[in-house]
Amino acid sequence: SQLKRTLTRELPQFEGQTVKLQGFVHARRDLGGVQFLVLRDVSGVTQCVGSGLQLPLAESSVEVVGKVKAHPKAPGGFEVQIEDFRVISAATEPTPVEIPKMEWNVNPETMLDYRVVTVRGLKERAALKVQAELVAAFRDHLRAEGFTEISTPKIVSAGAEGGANLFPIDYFGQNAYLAQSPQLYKQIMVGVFERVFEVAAVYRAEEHATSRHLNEYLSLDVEMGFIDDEEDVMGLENRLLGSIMERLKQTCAAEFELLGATIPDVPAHIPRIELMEARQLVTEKYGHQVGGKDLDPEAERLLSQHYAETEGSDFVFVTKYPRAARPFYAHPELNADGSVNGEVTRGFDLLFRGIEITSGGQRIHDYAMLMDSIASYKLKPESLEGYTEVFKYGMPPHGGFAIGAERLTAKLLGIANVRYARAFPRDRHRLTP
Ligand code: AMO
Repeated sequence: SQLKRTLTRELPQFEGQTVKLQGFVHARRDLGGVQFLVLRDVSGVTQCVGSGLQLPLAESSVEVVGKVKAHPKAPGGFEVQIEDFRVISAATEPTPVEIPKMEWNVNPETMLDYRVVTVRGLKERAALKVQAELVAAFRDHLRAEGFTEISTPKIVSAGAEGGANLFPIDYFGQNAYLAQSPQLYKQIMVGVFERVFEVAAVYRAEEHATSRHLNEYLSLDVEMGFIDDEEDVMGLENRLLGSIMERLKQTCAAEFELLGATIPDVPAHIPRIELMEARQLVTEKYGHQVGGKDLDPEAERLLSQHYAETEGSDFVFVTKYPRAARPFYAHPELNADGSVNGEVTRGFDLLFRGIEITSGGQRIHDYAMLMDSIASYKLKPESLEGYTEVFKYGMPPHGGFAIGAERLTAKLLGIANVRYARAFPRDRHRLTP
């Protein structure tokens, strides 16, 4: 037909007129001569009604030409009365699960096994849409503050974050790894653009299966030069999150409603607490003994609960991380006389609704201090030469952070496992689809 394609969300403008829709057969029903077809396109779903039609299998792509009629009981409030119907590409098999009847997060393995088609579900799609919008907002905000987007290698010769979670690969006979983070390269690029960001997948060979760990995740990385200290970096992240949530309110209200989730208000000044105080607080207020040098997941949950209750904030920065819980590049805290404090760094984490979504901080920019740090972490300086070299050439004080996109998406939407905040998650046992 000569008609231009109309999207289902545009139907209210076309009441009484004939439109052409294209999309997928989301659901179908045949009531003896009368056929109901729920057509799904990128913008939503709409009910189409016709008679004498041979409906194809669910998920076939189809074209409907028909008249738009107000219908309060139909999804979206409008219905299309089919005048002409065409199958564009017929499904050749029934779907392994009924897409409209899928229960969110129920039977997760089956859902992931058939992810190529289950990902078409409205809630699945909503989660990915929200993530796409928050990534777009991340880029837009940073560009407006003078940041330049960079792209750094994902095949690297050394780890940046410490720990044993590197994926080794064979690089034409040389030992190489998949990048755990763009950390070292984003710092180097501060010497070029002063303010940089990157949106890219990174790789962590986490052996354990948890609801917060993926083996491949989307890291939203930021690094800025000429800072005074880590306060500048937290201030930037505070403004950035404010912009992201504003953007989601404008573009993703329907997705949040579908998932029964609310967009948080970002306080003008997100509360901050030093790590040692935070550990004390959860012990004294909630009787939770915190293991390790950091916060454990239960402590993160309790600390978030405390700030939600006392300050109405879904966010809290935990500052002044101990050196033992940070990688070699973390800038140490300085004592009043300017000497290095060997115990505490200028590193911080950001907790959101009970879980860490960001690590960040000021980095070492002084060459001698960096070499001392590498030695005290018992790392091989040769393995880091490609990085340490740049600190001979006037690197300014700098710092940054990284947001785990899936963790932020999952917590925003009340999704229990980060795997559902990724189209094709990689976990301990899953390499396909
Ligand atoms: P870190 O290792 O803490 O810091 O990672 C930063 C953020 O990335 C997310 N994240 C993960 N998400 C899913 N699966 C994982 N396995 C996983 N591991 C981490 C979390 C975390 O807060 N270079 C530093 C950042 C910086 O200082 O700029 C870094 O990578 O949300």
